[in-house]
Amino acid sequence: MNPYLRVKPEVAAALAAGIPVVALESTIISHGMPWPDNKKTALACEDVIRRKGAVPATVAVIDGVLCVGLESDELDRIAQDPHDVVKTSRRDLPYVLSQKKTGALTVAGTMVACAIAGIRIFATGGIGGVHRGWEQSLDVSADLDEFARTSVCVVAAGAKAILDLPATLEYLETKGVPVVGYGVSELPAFYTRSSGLPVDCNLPDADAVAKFLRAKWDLGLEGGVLVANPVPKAFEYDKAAIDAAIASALSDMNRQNVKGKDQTPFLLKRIGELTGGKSLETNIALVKNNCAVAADIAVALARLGR
Ligand code: PSU
Ligand code: MN
Repeated sequence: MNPYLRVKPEVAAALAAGIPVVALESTIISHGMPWPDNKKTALACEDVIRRKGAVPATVAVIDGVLCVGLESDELDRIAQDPHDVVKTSRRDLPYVLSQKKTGALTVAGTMVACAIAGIRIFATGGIGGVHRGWEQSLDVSADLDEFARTSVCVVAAGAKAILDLPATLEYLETKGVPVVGYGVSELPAFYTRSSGLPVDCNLPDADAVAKFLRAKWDLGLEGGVLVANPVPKAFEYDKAAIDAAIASALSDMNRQNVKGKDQTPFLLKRIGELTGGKSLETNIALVKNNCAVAADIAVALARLGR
């Protein structure tokens, strides 16, 4: 038994019985969206996954315990008071656990938790990546190196458009991380469906992705896979409008000297303000859509006997 880990009984039972499980991260709840939309979205995501026949497991650290699957009051703690919640990536875990803090897990942190708990599929909004201006700052999200080492499939609407997307793809290629388009040949850019950048391959459905994962992991090729799933057409943001909001949010960030792990939360919040909340609608729609696809993949993988 791992003393730092608590798997919710429903999730533990599913894992033991080979019932598909989909993990959900919690930084998107605490630092990615405002209250109360964040809680509503978190619950809606769990619901989407259940309706597809899989069991959701939202992952966070509560008072120093890595919790795989949250109770409703625990979700409230993450959603309601982000100031008391540490944005927790791989490097932050020892601090948060040993000091009995409450932490929301990033993509990297959630992948670590998935590996410990035995979960293969995880849904989020967009992954972290190489930040614009990386030539000076060396700011590369720890999410990317986590993909290089941890065998989890992450369904996301690409990487956030606030990043340097070509550099992010180059980095993933160097690390041997496959980027699979879910029915698309271009990397989605989070708020919009395309970026002009090709993905490594285009797979048509969950079944094909499940077979892809099985081939990778059966071969002993450790590491993650990014399944890039574009926002549904009806919710896609106008490209010129979102680019303008991103440019203005980035210049605010630089003027206010926001650095390191605070950058992504700052940018998402600022873009939300600049678009009068419309970017949040897009964000919510793409996350739910990723949950549906992740659940389909988890079901297909379970059918393959894995
Ligand atoms: N996707 C969203 N909203 C978010 C994130 C992803 O729709 O807030 C979070 C994820 O937790 C991701 C993190 O790991 O942003 C990236 O942060 P950084 O760039 O500091 O590594
Ligand atoms: Mn960073």
